Amino acid sequence: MASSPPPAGRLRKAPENFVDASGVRQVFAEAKSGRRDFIRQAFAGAMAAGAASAAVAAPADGDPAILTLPEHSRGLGKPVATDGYGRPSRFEANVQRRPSPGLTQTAQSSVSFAPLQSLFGIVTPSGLHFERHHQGWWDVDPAQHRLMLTGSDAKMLKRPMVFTMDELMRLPSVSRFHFIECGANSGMEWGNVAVPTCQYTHGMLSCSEFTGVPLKLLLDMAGADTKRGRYLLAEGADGSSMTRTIPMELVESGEVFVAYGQNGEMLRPENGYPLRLVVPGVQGVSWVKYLRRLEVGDQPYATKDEAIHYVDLLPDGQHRQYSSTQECKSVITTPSGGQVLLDQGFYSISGLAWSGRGKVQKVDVSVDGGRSWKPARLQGPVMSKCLTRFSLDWVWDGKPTLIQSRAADDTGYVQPSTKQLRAVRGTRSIYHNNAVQTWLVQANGEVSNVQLS
Ligand SMILES: Nc1nc2c(c(=O)[nH]1)N[C@H]1C(S)=C(S)[C@@H](COP(=O)(O)O)O[C@H]1N2
Ligand SMILES: [Mo]
Repeated sequence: MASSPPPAGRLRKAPENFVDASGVRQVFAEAKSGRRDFIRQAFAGAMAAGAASAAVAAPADGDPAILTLPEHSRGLGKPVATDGYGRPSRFEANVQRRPSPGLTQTAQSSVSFAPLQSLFGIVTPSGLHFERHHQGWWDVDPAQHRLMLTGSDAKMLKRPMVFTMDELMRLPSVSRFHFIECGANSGMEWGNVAVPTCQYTHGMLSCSEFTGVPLKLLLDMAGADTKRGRYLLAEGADGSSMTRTIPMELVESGEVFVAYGQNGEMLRPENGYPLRLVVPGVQGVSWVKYLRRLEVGDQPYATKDEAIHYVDLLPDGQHRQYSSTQECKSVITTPSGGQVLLDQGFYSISGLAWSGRGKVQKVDVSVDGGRSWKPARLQGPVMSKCLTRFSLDWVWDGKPTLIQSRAADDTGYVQPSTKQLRAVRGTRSIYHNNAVQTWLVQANGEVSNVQLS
């Protein structure tokens, strides 16, 4: 790699003390030790496979570990089904979704972030799916839960209906992989660098295989007047009265469904058990959890969650409403903020890309602060409105450098730089920040969150 002087422009670094940092320092420490273990294991694996190259240093001589038979190679293991529902290894206890200390006033109206830096592939394990609740979560009894279909006037639906979960689960279902991203993801980073790790910059993002019934089928059963009824109101059963307008054209595309399944089992309570709306490509708030009612209407509903919240404050002081599609975005998850590169040499840069408009077409990675870009490998299958894993081989020369990823989708849209996004959107928004993320790799191997402006 050519030596790369820091690029022109001001470099902003994350403050040492992020919010109330007690929890976060812990994250740093854990991230570091986890990363060291990971690199050691990766190294051992490469040696075993005979894949060691000049870029990888030689192992310490005389390490007896491989010659000593451990207890687990000699004794009898544990019996089956000691735990009727399996759990991760005790060595993975650091891999957790985490709240951001000081971000919200209560733990009910709050968010926990998915540990993107610790995940492989594209699927988020259900127990690590990010959580966003406006008024706490519930474990709702599926036998008591109902879904009601109504119209804003008597002619909107020929047959208003109420479904039990059993009735819904008898209908033909679809299973599809989709990402869900909160509109506020990366929202702390609008004005300046605010948080240290990709768990906090991008962790209001998860991806699952969801299973459920296409909403179009339910509306057909109920005889919806979709000529007049161009909108739907979706309402949740929790105390937050979460209500969102869904344009009928999204429903007619066949993509929207009422889901009860997540990664092969029922939804987790935190994610809306027993029923949630899946609106692929649209910001998380429209994926109404504990879904209890859908109303067909002839105009947008301008509810509190779309008139006051989830609006974009533009530089001229106007608020933009209904900008609900999550635009094309990407982030490098390894190496990322809070991790440490132990030595120069080979690394596989890896990350996630997605677009609310369709498929990821291309991801470019820069290891010189955006001066030059190389196309990353996309791991298939590349699915629409789904996370796509990308990677790029990289040999780090031990010099400080800036690494970035930039995704483009199949509409031709290219993810903007922080500078480009701010030129249009200003710095005072909360929602819909899809700017290119920059990580600074320092000479001592520490990786931190920075912004180029
Ligand atoms: N009923 C209900 N639905 C809801 C919410 C809520 O608080 N109550 N939060 C919304 C928001 S803002 C987001 S980002 C997603 C989060 O989904 P998750 O908790 O499964 O990650 O759910 C949405 N649906
Ligand atoms: Mo959200």
